[in-house]
Amino acid sequence: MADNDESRWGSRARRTTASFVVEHTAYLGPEGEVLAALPAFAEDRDGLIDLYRSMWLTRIFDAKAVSLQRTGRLGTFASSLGQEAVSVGLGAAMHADDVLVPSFRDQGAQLRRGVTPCELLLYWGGDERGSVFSGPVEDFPVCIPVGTQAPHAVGVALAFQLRGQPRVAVCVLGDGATSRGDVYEAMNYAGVRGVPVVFVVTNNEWAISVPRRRQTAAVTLAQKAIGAGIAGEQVDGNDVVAVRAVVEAAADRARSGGGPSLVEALTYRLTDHTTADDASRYRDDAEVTARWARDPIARLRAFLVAKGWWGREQEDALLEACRRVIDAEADVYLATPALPATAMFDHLYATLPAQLAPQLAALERSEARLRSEVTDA
Ligand SMILES: Cc1ncc(C[n+]2csc(CCOP(=O)(O)OP(=O)(O)O)c2C)c(N)n1
Ligand SMILES: [Mg+2]
Repeated sequence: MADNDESRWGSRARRTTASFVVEHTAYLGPEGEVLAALPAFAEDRDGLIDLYRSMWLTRIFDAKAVSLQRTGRLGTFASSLGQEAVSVGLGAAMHADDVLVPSFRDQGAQLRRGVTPCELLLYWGGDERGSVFSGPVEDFPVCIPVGTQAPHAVGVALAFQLRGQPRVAVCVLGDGATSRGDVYEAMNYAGVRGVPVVFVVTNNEWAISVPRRRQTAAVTLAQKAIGAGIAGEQVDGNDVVAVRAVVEAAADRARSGGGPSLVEALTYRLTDHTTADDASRYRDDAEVTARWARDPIARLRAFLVAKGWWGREQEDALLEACRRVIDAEADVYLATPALPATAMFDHLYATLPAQLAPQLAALERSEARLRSEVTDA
């Protein structure tokens, strides 16, 4: 090798100054087979069924939201089909007083933490009240701009650190978001201050139509943490047991002063990017079909069935119960009278900045004009 060519280099004194590894954790294989001794929580039947229910609730919520959008009763929506184990697993790993700083495909974690399906529908329906959570009041709202929530999460974690509170900010990002400057800056500052934040990167292999391989030349996304001096590891994102265990360990570490980390969860987006997308234009159906073999719900079900903890009857009853919950919540959403468009000004600032006052006035005038046209008609 040219690198060892003595005529070029002479004899150098060389040593390795640092080396890094990226570990990957999994407990359940694609058929639900056990790959390693399970963490204590996974020996508990009811606890696992609870995770299973959360994944189904999320999937049924997603299906409902897509059908509401398709029938003109919801705005653009981002389904998490296939990614339920990441979202539910990280939600289950968090303490109630931790703060979730989500992206726009993390409804599994939000529902798990007590955001109601109705609130989520209100949000995606364009109603500001959807971000006023009745449950986890300090959790952040859905974040549409890619990666801008990462510095916010570090700010939250810094506040916990300054107040001496044993709490953790959990920031969820996509694979695409890891290419954004905001995310590097956030990770870098988190490392410098050692704040209690866990970045969970949901690597679903696509950023709209951009595949993972065109997003970065890095072998893993987890290794991006290493440049910031923080821990980075991978987890099988279709294994809810592994996601919960790994995020829980990272959060516990952060909570006890062990600093931030990044968890890259390997999964796959089984559906369109959003209801405004048609993924068949940029990826093969064969690829998607193959990835259904790693469906996180089927995986946990296979494990539960093999344990003798689950059967057809329980499955039917669970699905029926989840559908009832989601249908009832959707009914409440549909029956909620819309706010005037001017409501958007009410939810952003405690005191409206002077430069926005003319915009509010203009909107009020146009709303009044619309109302009078409707009355005249
Ligand atoms: C700053 C910014 N740029 C572009 C967009 C448009 N956009 C929405 S989602 C998305 C891709 C995000 O990919 P990824 O981070 O992998 O998350 P995923 O959608 O796969 O969950 C883009 C480019 C945006 N919302 N914000
Ligand atoms: Mg992605």
